[in-house]
Amino acid sequence: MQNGFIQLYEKDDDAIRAELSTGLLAPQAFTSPKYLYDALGSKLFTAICELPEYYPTRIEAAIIEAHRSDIARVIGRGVTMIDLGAGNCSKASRLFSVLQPAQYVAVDISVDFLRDAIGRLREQFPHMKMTAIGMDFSSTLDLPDAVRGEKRLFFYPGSSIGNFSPEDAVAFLCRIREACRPDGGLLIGVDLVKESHVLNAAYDDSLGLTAAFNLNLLLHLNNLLGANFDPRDWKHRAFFNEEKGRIEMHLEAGRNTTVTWPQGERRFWHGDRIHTECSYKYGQDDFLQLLERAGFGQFHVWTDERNWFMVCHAHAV
Ligand code: AVI
Repeated sequence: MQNGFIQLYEKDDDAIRAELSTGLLAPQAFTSPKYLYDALGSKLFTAICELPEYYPTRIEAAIIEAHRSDIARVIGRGVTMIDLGAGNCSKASRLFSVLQPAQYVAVDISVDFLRDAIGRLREQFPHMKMTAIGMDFSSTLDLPDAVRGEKRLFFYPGSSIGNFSPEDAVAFLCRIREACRPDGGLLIGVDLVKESHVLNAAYDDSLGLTAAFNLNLLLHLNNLLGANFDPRDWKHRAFFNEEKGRIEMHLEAGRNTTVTWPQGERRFWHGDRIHTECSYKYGQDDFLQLLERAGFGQFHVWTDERNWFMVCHAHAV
């Protein structure tokens, strides 16, 4: 540990290549959505959040802004605020003045992403104890001793929970519940089911930023795997699958093409797809049931007037 920066995650290139190869060679080819976020992919995602069609970021911020005092009343002051996927820490820092956390813990896959943000926050909030942890929190939530055990508030905004399948979401929420202890809780943002045309536009925008975000995955795969994908051979496909309650993102081959990499080779026929992301959309009660299954209760829910998005606080019970 150096100045409150703790790196617990070490990249295992062989494991990454094996995982990607398995997915690309599966009968229905797939990749994990985490591979959408190389340096360019992360910048494209930041730009997506500014798009008129991509409503979740804007609506979540408006809900939190409108209900800050009530959220603070429910949560209380002096929590240990653990920000999962903290990024530039901006969402959490908007709550600092009302929550006055005793410690702020920013968690992301790499502490390098967090360095600048934490540096800026320390200038703004010189008396707050801050810790940055580099870990892959989707697989483990074993937090180091530097994180206070009292009144833990996990903060998981942005509806990132939607990128897990419902079963995996429950398993992840169980891990949060376990790391919470009885006096802790979770503040989470969840995107809600709505009309298909709104959802489809949010994931297939008119400027083509989401298409670029999806296609950039192929450049990332070329880097990670040494593959020879040509993004010009592929098309972005995104649509709401009503039966499964999720947006699906795919890359579809625009012509017959053979892709090779050191561990494998695959012939994709015109129209074949690689499934790159799911983004589940929940009914309010359905999501509260998932939280209940994970051991949370005493819910407080805040939404916008159209019920497009919810911010929910849940106590560990
Ligand atoms: C990060 N995650 C919550 C985004 C979502 O809406 O599922 C990722 C995204 N994919 C396409 N646009 C945004």
